[in-house]
Amino acid sequence: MTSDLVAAARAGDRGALAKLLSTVERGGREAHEVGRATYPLAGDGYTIGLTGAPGAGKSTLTSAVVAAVRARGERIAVLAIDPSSPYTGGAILGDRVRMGEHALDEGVFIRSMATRGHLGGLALATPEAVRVLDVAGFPWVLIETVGVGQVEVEVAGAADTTVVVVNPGWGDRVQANKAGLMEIADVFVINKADRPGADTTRRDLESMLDLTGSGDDGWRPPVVSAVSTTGQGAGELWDAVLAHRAHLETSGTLALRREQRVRDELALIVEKRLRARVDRMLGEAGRRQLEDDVVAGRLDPWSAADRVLEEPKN
Ligand SMILES: Nc1nc2c(ncn2[C@@H]2O[C@H](COP(=O)(O)OP(=O)(O)OP(=O)(O)O)[C@@H](O)[C@H]2O)c(=O)[nH]1
Ligand SMILES: [Mg+2]
Repeated sequence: MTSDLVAAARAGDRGALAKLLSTVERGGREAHEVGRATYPLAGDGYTIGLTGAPGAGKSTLTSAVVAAVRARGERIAVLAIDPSSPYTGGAILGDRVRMGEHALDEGVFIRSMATRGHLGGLALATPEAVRVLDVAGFPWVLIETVGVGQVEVEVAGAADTTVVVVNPGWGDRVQANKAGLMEIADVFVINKADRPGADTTRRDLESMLDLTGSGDDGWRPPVVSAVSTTGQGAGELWDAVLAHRAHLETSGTLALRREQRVRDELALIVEKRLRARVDRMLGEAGRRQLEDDVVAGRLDPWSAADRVLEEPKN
């Protein structure tokens, strides 16, 4: 029973928590049950998205941040989302090594989620998973994703604070991605600051920020330097996240962002269900027939859509 699992997860049963997350990840009817059970129980869990190019040091940084948060006595969960990986339901091998130091800590929960190439799947499963973790007593949830365009943006959409990780020597890349990065970054981290070029990258970022100024909400993203392999900079990063949270709370932006997120989530759920209903109504053959008619020019797409949405006559 879903409610039994939720009660167990709330009582600290990590197996039950893992089961709930697997259900959410699979989607479908059972996932909806989990959503129904957790939504009324969810509290004020805060989500941090951490994104950046492959190999930027996101997992190493995440592990260092987790250590910093634990040193302050707070519980934190990590969702590592891999948009391309077929792996699911556990830790990606490399991450098990990089975050392994926290494996025995009851105040930490680390979990990978695969999206099976389905971007919309991520958009639906992520907020559900965050709610499950919140209900299970993790007030902080950090979501790590490899930054690849759309996924990056989806993660930023799901997070309260988005951290963008870059590396020294990324002047050109920073320039190339300027618009996208500025749009989503609440905090920048120059990780691998032990490597040459960190100062130049900082200058590039700061001058970019000078040009764009603060966003609509009056927040200028701070730039933090880190050497994740030693833990250097992790505490400073966490302070920047706390400062951003305080800013969002006092400006009222946090409430607005969350409200918009719930509205978007509802719209997405309705959209997905409608699409499923249409598929059921038409059947595979029916859909192909309609598509073929449009492709062959026997039917225009608007009339085809009308036909799809026709109320069944019975
Ligand atoms: N020199 C140096 N190396 C680092 C630092 N942080 C991470 N690395 C190394 O960079 C490599 C990639 O680190 P990960 O933490 O796996 O990077 P990631 O961004 O999570 O990688 P993906 O999840 O595969 O995209 C590893 O070999 C780390 O040891 C750092 O601050 N300095
Ligand atoms: Mg990683």
